[in-house]
Amino acid sequence: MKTLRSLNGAGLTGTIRVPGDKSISHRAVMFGAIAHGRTVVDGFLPGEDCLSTIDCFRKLGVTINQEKEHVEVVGNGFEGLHEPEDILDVGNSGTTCRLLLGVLANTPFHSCVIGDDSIAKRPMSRVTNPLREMGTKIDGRNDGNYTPISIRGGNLKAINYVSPVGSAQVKSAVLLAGLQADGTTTLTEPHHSRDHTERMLRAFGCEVEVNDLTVSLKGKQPLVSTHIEVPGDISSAAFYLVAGAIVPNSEITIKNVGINPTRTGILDVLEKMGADITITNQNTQTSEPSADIQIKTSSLNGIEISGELIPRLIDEIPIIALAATQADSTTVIKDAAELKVKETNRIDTVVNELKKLGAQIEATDDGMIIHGKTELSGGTVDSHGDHRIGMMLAIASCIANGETVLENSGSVNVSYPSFFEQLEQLSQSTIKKS
Ligand code: SPQ
Repeated sequence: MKTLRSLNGAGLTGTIRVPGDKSISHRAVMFGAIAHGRTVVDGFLPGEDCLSTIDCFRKLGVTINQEKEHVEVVGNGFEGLHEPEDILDVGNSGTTCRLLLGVLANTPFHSCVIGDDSIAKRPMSRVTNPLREMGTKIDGRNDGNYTPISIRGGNLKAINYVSPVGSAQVKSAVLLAGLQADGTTTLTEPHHSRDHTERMLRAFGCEVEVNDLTVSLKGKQPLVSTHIEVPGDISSAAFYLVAGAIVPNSEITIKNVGINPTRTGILDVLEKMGADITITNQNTQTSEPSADIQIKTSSLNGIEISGELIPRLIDEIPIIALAATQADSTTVIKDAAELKVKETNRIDTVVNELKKLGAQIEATDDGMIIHGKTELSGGTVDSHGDHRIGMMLAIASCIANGETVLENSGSVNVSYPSFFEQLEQLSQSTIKKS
């Protein structure tokens, strides 16, 4: 629990670097583990989710040395993975769980995958169904939809899979399985999801073909170890981008943020809402582009957020909802039903927790409607163990009158262990540990 105080107009100012991108950090370790040779990762996110990935691959027999943001992975291909003596625990991480199942789809041994209470409620049949179709023996509660999941790989055949959900985790799991199958595996998604897997497969020397919404890859291609530089996570930067826009007298610069176009919906939304945002030092030479982003206090207007934009900002919707409470008109978020199957049901948690601070916000079937501009007042709120809800509420406390008590504040460690330190650095506010 943390007690957070209103900044009372003092502002957030300064320059920060946010931790490495979570999606890229997971993949760098996993791909390093199934490649041949020593992969070096710099800028790795040492958050709980990515540490769960390291832990699972160590249990599968891979040597991984991690020193803060520097990681070295010694891979021996898929053949280098061994039957784990223990259960593989993915903690709170959906990415670890779903991508790991893809890796294990052809391994000729038994593994059991579990996670925390939140993982136990998140749907896994979106991955177990295509893996079964490819030939993997896989089961779990509710016919393979929920953890614990038991998997024995083998005899994979390539498939042409049309995914009912646009999900980078489904796409990545099928591609990781496809890498181990004879023939060409193709996956078509209903809309573009983040493409870190495709980019990283190429960085590891694989050929991947992308044709609009269809990705295909030939099986049995070897991965060659490489050096991965992980840029800052735009999903973490989003908290300080919105804070910079809504906290009076603020000016924040965030260095080296990943600006992969499949992730930059937050920048489009902030611009459309009227935020004073500047992007400089763009580096597009690497497989994952990055830039510095500066934001200043701005007057925001409400907008509609829907359709193709949603997958490009799905994880940023909690903090966008907070921004919308400070906009001059109504914001409508639609087509975002996927929020219901994240670490929490993020439609309900965002709406219920922001209401406690006085926001005028209502849940809909596939999103929310937020009426601005509302003055927020401190109160007792709860992250419900969801890192993105915890950080959104901490930013809300900066503008809410009085004191805000945040229950389960430790959830931020999942993706942003230095979050409260950086908040303190940018503010002169006192954050009392209780
Ligand atoms: O890993 P996890 O728990 O699923 O994390 C979240 C998050 O908010 O950090 C989602 F709850 O991010 C997902 C994201 O929503 C990470 C991810 C990835 O790295 O591939 C893809 C997205 O999920 P999906 O289901 O659309 O593929």
